[in-house]
Amino acid sequence: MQRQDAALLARAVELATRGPAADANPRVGAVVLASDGTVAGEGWHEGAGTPHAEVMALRASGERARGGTAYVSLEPCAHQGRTPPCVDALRTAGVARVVYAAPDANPDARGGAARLSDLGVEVSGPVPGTGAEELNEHWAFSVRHERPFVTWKVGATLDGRVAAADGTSRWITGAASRADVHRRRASAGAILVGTGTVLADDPALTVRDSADRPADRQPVRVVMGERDVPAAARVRGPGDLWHARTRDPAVVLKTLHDRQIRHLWLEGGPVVAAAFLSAGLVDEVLVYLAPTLLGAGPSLVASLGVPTLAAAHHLELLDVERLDQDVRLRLRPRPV
Ligand code: AOF
Ligand code: ZN
Repeated sequence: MQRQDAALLARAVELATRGPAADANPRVGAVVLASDGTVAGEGWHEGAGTPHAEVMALRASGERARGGTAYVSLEPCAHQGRTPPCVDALRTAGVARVVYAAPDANPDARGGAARLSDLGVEVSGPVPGTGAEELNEHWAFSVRHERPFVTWKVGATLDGRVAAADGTSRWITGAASRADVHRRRASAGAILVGTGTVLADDPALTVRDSADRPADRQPVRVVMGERDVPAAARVRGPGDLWHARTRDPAVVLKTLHDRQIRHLWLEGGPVVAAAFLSAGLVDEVLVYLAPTLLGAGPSLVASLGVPTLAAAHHLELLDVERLDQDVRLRLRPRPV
């Protein structure tokens, strides 16, 4: 690594965040430094089907890329996908050196670093600790595991209930928790609830406009279960709705993977949560606990078929955060 490499890689990572969070492709940024040591051009990937970050930065650089250095947040691709290989674009532009942060998890695309070396380009990377990998965690997970990363989110009372005995369940958690949920779910490619939740709560499952997620890019809404979705349900509003008439989470995840959904946000209710947990198909749990007691009403998860303490599902606590009067626990199921 040379003196200014870290700063320019950091800039590439910053540019990457301008890309869409819930896309089929990873978020990638690139900076081209001309041979005179000034920045020739910058670019980032705007989503599947559009040019890669390197190509955008090279376009912005023109002839000034010749003899220069390209800083990329991901290993440049070596494959023909929806767009041509970046290694060819870098070579044609006459780039002399490439520094990249994260390795490419995609077996079809990776190998760009070795290929560039073969072509006589000096290559440095991967460079850990830049934040580039964290940016595409869910994408990389789904490429490796061939299914979306699954976050199960639940808001409950202190005694773990998600509704009162009469079924009322709106606003158990406070405004700060709800804002946190909205911000986090904006980066998911799909949101799933069971038919029970549609019938009980009638959620719209839309995400608000945010920096990560313009209003015209709504997640795919998935309703899982065999019961009908009423014609007047809010979930039938404008946008993509898929009613998965099955109880099998693996089948649902397979279809979502085929649709290139990288992150599934599971919102409930207890029956759907139990189905995913029992199948070992939850990767992260977010529990928002409100300082409220009900003493009756459904628990946050339905039966997991656990007859005795020794058979309990164990989770690992990753972090705890206070949100006004609520507490958010982030956990990860432990493999059994
Ligand atoms: C890069 N630069 O900016 C991105 C890369 O179908 P395509 O052509 O868009 O290729 C998608 C794959 O390319 C994707 O799965 C990932 O491996 C890589 N993404 N590579 O060199 C970029 N977005
Ligand atoms: Zn590429």
